[in-house]
Amino acid sequence: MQRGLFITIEGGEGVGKSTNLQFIADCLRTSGREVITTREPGGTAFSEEIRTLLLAPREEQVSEEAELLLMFSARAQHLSQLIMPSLENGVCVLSDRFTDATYAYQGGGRGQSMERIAILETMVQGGFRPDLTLLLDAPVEIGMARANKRGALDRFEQEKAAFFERVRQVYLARAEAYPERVCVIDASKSLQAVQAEILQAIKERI
Ligand code: Z5A
Repeated sequence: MQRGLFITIEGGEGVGKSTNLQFIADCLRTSGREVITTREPGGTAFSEEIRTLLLAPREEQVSEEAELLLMFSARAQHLSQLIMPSLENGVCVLSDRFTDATYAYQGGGRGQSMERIAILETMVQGGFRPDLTLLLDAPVEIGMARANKRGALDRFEQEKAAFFERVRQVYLARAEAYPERVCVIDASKSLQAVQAEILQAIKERI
């Protein structure tokens, strides 16, 4: 049986990842593929519990190292229980965020060492990487304005614009470093224009 494709959707907050997830899944299904959608941190019951721990605003300062390790704990579980078995069954997995988010948020946003992130990536994933990553990119103020309309902010959403600017720059640097895998979509446009660009990218790359 042919292994399924692993496709990730990435970008800063409010760029439209959740909004476009089902659209992308439907594009893939149109080409006759079986597709499941998932997210990080999360994707399994255990990993969703880690997500709740990670996102909840709290009095206690969460150490940057604890945050980084929890991201990879959730990922290890997600990989072994959902992503790998699905791919092996020929199912395409579409994930709202994956390890590029760790480089962008823990590396860029928090300033954790990229080398240490790379060591954890190898430990948890070996050489496994997404087949395609759609990076939705928009100026930070546009994403923040969209996200802020939703009300209560989680622990990450409470960060300042400078944090999200660093996140954005790391995402763009990774797109430049891995052009064969990462496709940048201009997410500042109207939803209709963004989806036209996504459809084009999927047709070209898959
Ligand atoms: N995180 C991390 O630090 N390290 C890691 O390794 C991983 C994650 C995996 C949870 O992620 C947090 O975990 C995340 C990074 C961290 N925190 N942050 N920030 P998440 O993906 O669940 O949370 P999020 O990035 O905050 O998602 P989001 O804010 O929901 O963003 P989104 O999914 O990209 O946006 P959306 O909900 O689809 O759209 C936002 C609004 O904009 C909504 O009202 C839409 O209707 C509207 N929208 C969308 N597209 C358009 C266009 N084109 N025009 C106009 N309006 C639009």
